[in-house]
Amino acid sequence: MRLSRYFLPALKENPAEAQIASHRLMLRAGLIRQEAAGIYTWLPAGLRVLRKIEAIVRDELDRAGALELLMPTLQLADLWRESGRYEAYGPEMLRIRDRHERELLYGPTNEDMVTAIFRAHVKSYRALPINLYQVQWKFRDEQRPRFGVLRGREFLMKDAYSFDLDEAAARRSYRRMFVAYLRIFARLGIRAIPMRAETGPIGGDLSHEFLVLASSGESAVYCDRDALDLPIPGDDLDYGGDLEPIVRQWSSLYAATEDVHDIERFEREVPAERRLQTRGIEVGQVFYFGTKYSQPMKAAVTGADGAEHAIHGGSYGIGVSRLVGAIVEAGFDEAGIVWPEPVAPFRVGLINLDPADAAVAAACENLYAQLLARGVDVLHDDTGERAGVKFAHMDLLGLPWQIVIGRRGLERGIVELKRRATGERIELAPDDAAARFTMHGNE
Ligand code: 5CA
Repeated sequence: MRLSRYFLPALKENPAEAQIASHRLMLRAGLIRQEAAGIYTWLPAGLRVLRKIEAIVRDELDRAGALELLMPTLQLADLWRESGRYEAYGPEMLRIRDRHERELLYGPTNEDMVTAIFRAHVKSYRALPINLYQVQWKFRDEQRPRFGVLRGREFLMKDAYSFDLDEAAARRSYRRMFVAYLRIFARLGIRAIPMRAETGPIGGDLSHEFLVLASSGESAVYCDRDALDLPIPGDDLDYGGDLEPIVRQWSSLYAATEDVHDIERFEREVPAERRLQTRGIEVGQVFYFGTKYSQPMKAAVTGADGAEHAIHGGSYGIGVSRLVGAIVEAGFDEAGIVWPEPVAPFRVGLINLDPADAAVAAACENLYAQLLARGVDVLHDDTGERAGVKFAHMDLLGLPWQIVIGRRGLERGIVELKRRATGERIELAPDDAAARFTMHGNE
C-alpha cells in the first residue's frame, strides 16, 4: 500500500477524551474514529488489525473442532423470555420495536438463540459433541463506556457454544476451549493468564477469565508470578487427546481476579517473592453452565439408553475488538504503538527519505515490488513529508519493521532496516533487505 493513496487519518493533537495509552494511540494513529459513546468506525488500518486477529481466532477454533456459523445481531425478545433472561438482563440490553410492534433486541450474547438452533436440529447423542461459534457484533449499553475499544457499547466478539450429553463430556469441551485460548493469545503475540472467575449473568459454576496484565486494566488481579512462564501447548497439540494435564498445570497456580480473590489462600499457597498484585484486561472468558439454558428451553437429545437428556452447555467468548486495545496496552512506548508481528496492520514500513530524487524513488519502487511479490504486507511512505515527520509517523503506527531509503545511503549502496520494538538498526543492500522477509517470517 502506498501511503499517498491510503486513508490513514492520523490526528496531530492528543485527543482530550482519551485517558489511557491505547485509546490515545489508536485515535492518533488513525485506526479508529468515535461515532458515539462506545461506538467506533474501524478505519482501514485498524480494520486490518481486527481482521488479522479474527483470522488467528478462526484458525485455532477450527483446529479445535468448532464450527463457524453466523447468527443475526437482532433477536426476538420472546426467545429471551423462554430462557428467563429477558427481564433479568436489565438496562444493558438495547431493546427495539419493529414496525409491527414486535419486540426485538440487539444481541449482547447468544446462548438463547444458539440453544434454539440446536434444539430444532439435533435429536440424538450421536451428533455430540458439537461446538458452534461466530464472530459477530454485540451491543451492551454499558453504563460507562470508556477506554476506547476496551469497553465499548458495540463490540466484536467471538462467541462459541458447546453442547454435550453429560457433565464429564462438557468438561472435556471446556478444556478444549481453555487450551485453544492459551494458543490463540500466544499466537497473537501476547500472554493472557487464565484466572478463576465469577460467572455473572451468563450463569454456571465453572469459569475462567483470560487476562492480559497491564497497569491500565480494569480488574485488580492476584497471581503466582510463575504463571507468566508456563509453557504454551505447541503446534503439534492434539485437540482429540487428553487435555486435562494442561488445564491442571495452569489451574494449579494461584491466579484470581478481585471478585473471587482469597487473600488467605494466596498467602498460604504463594511464596512472598512470587506474589504478583497488578491489574489486567479481560480478553476472554469461558463458562460451563450445565443445563441452565437447556432445561427451560427444552434442548434435549436421546441418549444411548433411549431416555431424554437435557444437554450440558458451555460458552466461550473472546473480545476481538477489545483485543486490539489490549495488545496496544501490552506493548507501546513513548513514540507510539509497538505491534506484535502477527497482528500488525502491515509488517513493513518502507520510508522514502528523498521522494524528489529519481534514483531513491526507483530503489523504493523496486523494493516495494519485491516485498509485495514475497507476500509481505508493506506500507510505502512515498509522500512528500519531511524525514522527521515520516519517522515520527511510522513509529506512532508501530509497524514491526522499517526500511529507510535515502540518497546518502543509496550512494553507498545501502538501506537501513530498523526493528521497531528495540530500535535496533542495521545497514544492508536493498536486495538483501527484501530477501529477509518471506510470506511466513523473517530469515
Ligand atoms: N456469552 C459469553 C461467552 S460467549 C459472554 O458473553 N462472555 S463475556 O460477557 O465474558 O464476554 C466475552 C468477552 O467479550 C469478554 O471476555 C470481553 O473480552 C469482551 N467484552 C465484553 N464486554 C465488552 C465491552 N463492553 N467492550 C468490549 N469487549 C467486551
